[in-house]
Amino acid sequence: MGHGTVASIGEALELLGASEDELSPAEVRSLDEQGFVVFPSLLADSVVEGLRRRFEELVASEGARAGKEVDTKEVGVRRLADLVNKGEVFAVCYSHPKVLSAIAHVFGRREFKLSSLNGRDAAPGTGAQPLHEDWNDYKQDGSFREAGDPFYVVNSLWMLDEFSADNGATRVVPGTHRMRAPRFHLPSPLAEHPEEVKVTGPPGTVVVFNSHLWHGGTNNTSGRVRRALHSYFVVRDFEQQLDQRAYVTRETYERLSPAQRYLLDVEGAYAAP
Ligand SMILES: O=C(O)CCC(=O)C(=O)O
Repeated sequence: MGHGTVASIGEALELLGASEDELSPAEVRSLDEQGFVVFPSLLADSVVEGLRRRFEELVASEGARAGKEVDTKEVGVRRLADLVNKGEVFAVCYSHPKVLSAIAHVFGRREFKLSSLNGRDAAPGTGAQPLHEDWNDYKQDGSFREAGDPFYVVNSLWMLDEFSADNGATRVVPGTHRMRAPRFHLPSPLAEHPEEVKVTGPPGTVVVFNSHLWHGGTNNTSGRVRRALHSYFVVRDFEQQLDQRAYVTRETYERLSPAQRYLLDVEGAYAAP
């Protein structure tokens, strides 16, 4: 793989089959009005099984280093990071046509790229997070993002286990993607919000959410694991959470298609052999 180059996100999306027709009118409405859309059981069981297997292999082989490339601040939560370089099995998270189509819709089909691809397991007894948006509140010029500004970030959450009311399912406050960050509105973002809903679904379900939507992990009070992958995207002229060009290995680079390289913003990271 890997001949030719791609010059725009439109071209990359077309090559990956992510046309606007991938989404139903109800799915578009959900993204626009609620700030998220749920695709139940999008992945085949065999794909979910492969993702789980690799997740556990990495947790075991990386030990205390797991997740360090990005974030290991949450005590007890199992984190993984830089998954682009840790298995072809994860390519679905930056190549799935329907998911990319939903992401592109939130960006208004403006230029964007992958920001990071991470794993998170709210292990039993852990997982509660304050309501937040996946954004540091500042634009690159140092000013705050205001309500009504364009959207800069979109996330997709890939459920490797069932998300249920008691095992740390992600909570969201529908419609808040148009507002400023929770900390400007809420005295205690960790508290339950009267309008929050928990997003539940069977394994293989994918949630695409506008990352300005107020959301957060919840406490896993069950005895079960709750593994998820986060494939996170940002407008193209902003920094990535993980600098994909700095991290991409030659082995990964060589298996990526031109469209995937464009999406990761790693084109030209290695000279042609
Ligand atoms: O895994 C989840 O439920 C959400 C995690 C999240 O929002 C975060 O880590 O920023």
